[in-house]
Amino acid sequence: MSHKVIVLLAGLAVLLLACDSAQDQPATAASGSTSSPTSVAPRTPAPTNARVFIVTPANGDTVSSPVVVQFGLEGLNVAPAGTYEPETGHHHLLIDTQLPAVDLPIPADENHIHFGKGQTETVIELTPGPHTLQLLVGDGNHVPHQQPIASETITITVE
Ligand SMILES: [Cu+2]
Repeated sequence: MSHKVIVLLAGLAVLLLACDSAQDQPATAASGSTSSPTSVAPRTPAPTNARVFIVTPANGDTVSSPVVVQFGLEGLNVAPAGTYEPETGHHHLLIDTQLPAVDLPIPADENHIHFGKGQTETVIELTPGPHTLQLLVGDGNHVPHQQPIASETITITVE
């Protein structure tokens, strides 16, 4: 058998297989999918009047470490992580970092502290020098609401 014949037969087999599998496909599969990418987490709607803020320290304060940070929240109820009631969320303290992606769960590391038990204040150790603090509320899955509820970023100096 020559190489040409083998290639032809192989091509014919592929065509036949393709026809078979095409017939097995549901009719809707050919029209294409319009679902969103799986990397984006579902978002919880935020009440329009929801507001989060750092009660203390104040922007520009000079403080000594450890630093007491108190969280303020209006228009939303604090609830532990894993709570999926509407208009609830828990605090995340962002230390020396920018807002993370708001359509994904908030990272958990030394720059992104979760308060998944529903805490409304904390005490943090900071090195001497300037530091930024910001609060970001996450839903039961640690994903920011739509729209994200984030405080202003404050800068403090640790002596
Ligand atoms: Cu969280």
